Amino acid sequence: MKLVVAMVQDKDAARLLEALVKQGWRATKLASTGGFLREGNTTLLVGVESEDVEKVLETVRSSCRSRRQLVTPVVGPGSPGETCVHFPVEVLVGGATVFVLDVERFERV
Ligand code: 2BA
Repeated sequence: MKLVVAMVQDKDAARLLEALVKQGWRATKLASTGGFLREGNTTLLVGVESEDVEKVLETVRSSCRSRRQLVTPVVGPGSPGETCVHFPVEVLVGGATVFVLDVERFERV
């Protein structure tokens, strides 16, 4: 058995969850925050048999889109008397960041 951990954008989370549940997979949705943008995103935990991992990943690929986002870097104060201007930079936020982990033991009590 494997645990698929997928970090996705909030905008794609409902569509992905609906697609997973429709195909009969069980999933848990966690509210999470990206370390770089410090914005909300969604982490989904999906426990599946090893042979179903590729099908789950295919569902993730078809439900999530990458998007460009402007972000103003957060940096500390400049030296005294210095004027510091922070320009927004564009980052490409991926459709999903996915980890597939081995499950040592699974029980439903
Ligand atoms: P964030 O950490 O908020 O990152 C959002 C996007 O900002 C990233 O998109 C990437 O395009 C950019 N970014 C992140 N760190 C950067 C850096 N040090 N320098 C320049 N640009 C940077 P994604 O790579 O698609 O990641 C989307 C979200 O997935 C991340 O949100 C984070 O919550 C999660 N994530 C990505 N890689 C991860 C990892 N190795 N471990 C844990 N979580 C990860």
